[in-house]
Amino acid sequence: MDELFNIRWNSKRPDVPRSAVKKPIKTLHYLTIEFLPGRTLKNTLFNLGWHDIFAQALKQKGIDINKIFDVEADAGLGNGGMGRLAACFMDSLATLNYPATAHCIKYDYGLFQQRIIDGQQAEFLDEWQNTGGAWLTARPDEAVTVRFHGNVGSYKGPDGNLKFNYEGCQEVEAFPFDMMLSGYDSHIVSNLKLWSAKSKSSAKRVNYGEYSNRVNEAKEIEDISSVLYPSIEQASGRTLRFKQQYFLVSASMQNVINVHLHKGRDINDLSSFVAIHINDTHPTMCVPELMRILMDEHSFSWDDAWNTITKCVSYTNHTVMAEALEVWDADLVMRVVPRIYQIISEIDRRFREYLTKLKKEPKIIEHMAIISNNSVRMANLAIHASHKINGVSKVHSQILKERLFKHFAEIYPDRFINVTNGITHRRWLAECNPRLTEFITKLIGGDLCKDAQAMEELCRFLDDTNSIKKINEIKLENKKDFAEWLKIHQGITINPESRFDVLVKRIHEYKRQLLNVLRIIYLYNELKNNPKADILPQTFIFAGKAASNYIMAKRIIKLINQVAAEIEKDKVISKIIKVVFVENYSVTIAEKLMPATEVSQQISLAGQEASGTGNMKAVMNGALMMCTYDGANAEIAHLRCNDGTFTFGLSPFEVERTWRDGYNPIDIYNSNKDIVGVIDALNNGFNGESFKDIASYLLNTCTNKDNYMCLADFEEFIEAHKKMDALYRKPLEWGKVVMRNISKMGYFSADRAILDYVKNVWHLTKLK
Ligand code: 26Y
Repeated sequence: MDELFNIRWNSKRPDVPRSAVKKPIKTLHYLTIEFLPGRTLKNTLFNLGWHDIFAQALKQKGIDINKIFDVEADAGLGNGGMGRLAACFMDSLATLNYPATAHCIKYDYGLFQQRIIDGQQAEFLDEWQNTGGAWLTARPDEAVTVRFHGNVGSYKGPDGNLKFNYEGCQEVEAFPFDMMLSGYDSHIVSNLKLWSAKSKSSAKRVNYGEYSNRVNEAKEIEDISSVLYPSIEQASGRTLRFKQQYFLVSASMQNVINVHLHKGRDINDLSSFVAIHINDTHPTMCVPELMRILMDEHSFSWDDAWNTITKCVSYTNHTVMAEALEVWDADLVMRVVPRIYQIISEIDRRFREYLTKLKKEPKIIEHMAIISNNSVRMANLAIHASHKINGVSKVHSQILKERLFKHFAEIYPDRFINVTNGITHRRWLAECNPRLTEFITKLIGGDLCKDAQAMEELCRFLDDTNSIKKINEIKLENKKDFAEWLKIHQGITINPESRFDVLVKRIHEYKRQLLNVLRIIYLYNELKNNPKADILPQTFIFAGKAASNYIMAKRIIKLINQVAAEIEKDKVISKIIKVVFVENYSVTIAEKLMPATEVSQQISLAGQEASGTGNMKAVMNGALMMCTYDGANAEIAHLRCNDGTFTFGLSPFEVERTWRDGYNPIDIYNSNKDIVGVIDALNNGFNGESFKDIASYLLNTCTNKDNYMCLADFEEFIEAHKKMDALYRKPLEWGKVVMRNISKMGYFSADRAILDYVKNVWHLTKLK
């Protein structure tokens, strides 16, 4: 049955007798707590080559196909980059004919729907399944039981070895739904297996009092797959989030083993057939869970189980933020999954023994240990168990190897590699920007969807003025489309003739939306002082969600909206600059915005953004980037020979040195009158609201002053913009740089990233 999902549904299944298959078919299982596929209908029609035929047929009936697409809700099963990357990877895997299943959770509610009310973010329930659920196929045949709590007992088995049994557990049914993810003109589809938690129905008769207890218990169980990242502020939330993670890995690992055995394969050959990928630390417990299954259910010895697992498992780190390196209270782990805790303790014991043999200092051993100080460290466990560990851009991978996981890289030097992220250029160029795609295809021929590197051919047209003019015309048309969409959806009018300057991503201090607002305030001050100041007409577009409990991020949203309102009040200035906050940023909105972006702000504090993928989407769609030396920005800049790149600010190394030397934003404030003007404006407020809190966040001599060094990079940011503006004033030169950048973007296709993973990490079998 499972094989069905790796065979394209409209192709004839090759009837190959099992005995004739010589090499094991190695399949990927990608474990991820987030998955952001966006909409599916358009993508599937596109991949089948049916989009235009359907559009035409509907048009004849007077129906706009886009109206039909608009009915479908995005499956918002993720926060941002990491979840979207997983979806891009599944697309490329299917396209390149590599068998893969992604395992995630079928959250009842997606990440909240965001509305802006009185300038503030408000969160609403995202009932994505109402329409987005149409693609789900229930798989009752694959349901498994996940056990929590209870006691672990041990006894001597018939073979004389110690066996374990679990008693008094809470039993949860893990019920999977499959969603097929098509590839472009390929023989197979990827499968997304979404697990939902159900209470196991019991036929036992209960009296009334017991019945309501049962209902409460059932609700508690179903909560496991209710929302993404349940709040961990309270102990009950921490238990829930932890249970969710174990639920995902236990269900998926049981599934992997069941499918393997069902196909008549030998359990000892698991690592020849299965690659298991840990997408960030959240699914790390797949390691002890697989140990449990192999030892307790298949009588593996410890060493055999460990050797098998370490051949299967690999891990990608997606963030260096301290709060994202997950650590769980040992007591919690012990209470919720007692057998798993025993196994983690034994992994830790053996690892400490190994480190002692290597003569590591006790301090270093403690630092690398998996359990220390009554906490279980998921990243340490993932690294110790994985045969490959990667960062998602060169800078990030270097930071992992040389800083964050330095001690691990010393003992496991061959395990640490880099795989720079990529995006599926089919969704992010061909589908979302048909004008540009048609133009490129006309120039270079061939099928861009199959071969992103072919974009390089565009270089041949860099001196062709007509082509460059066309590139600029296409951008204007796309801007008009976006302006029209924004008018319809948010009632906001923007001028397509102004430059679209875009910062769209999760709202987070490290991504420095605040720095961008400071620049806008600076421009506003300049125009207040001199309404005739030579400032380019610009529309500053922001979009992104703030975590609902992230106070500073929500303040930044408020600031953006109040600055927008203040500017609107000024009849003269509002003709030159305008700020808009697009509500409810999602994959679908990104598809509308990327083709219209001219300036893409990628301005994280260097060393903080692991890669970024919005940078790739924007440049591929003909934007120029204003960026710091961070994540994949550095590689995008490098590929286009640093020409036409607007890089500014401290490097990751300089950021570290500045912290070490003692960073004092007040010195910067005292030496820069533009910053004084901006801080004064924050104190005076916008649209009747003071932002003294943000002013003092930037300047206060308390420990949290300007944590992400907005002031340190402010001056260079302004200067870099002046250079960028000068280029923009020469449309043909701007267009030429845009075109050259696009020509270099083939490298950032997810197809290339997947080929890197296949070659260096997963070693999957290409299906014919
Ligand atoms: C706090 C913890 C539960 C947690 C929650 C979410 C930890 C991490 C995450 C998500 C991280 C994430 O999305 N990282 C992004 O991954 C992208 C794909 O690799 C990168 O491009 C991007 O720079 C990075 O921020």
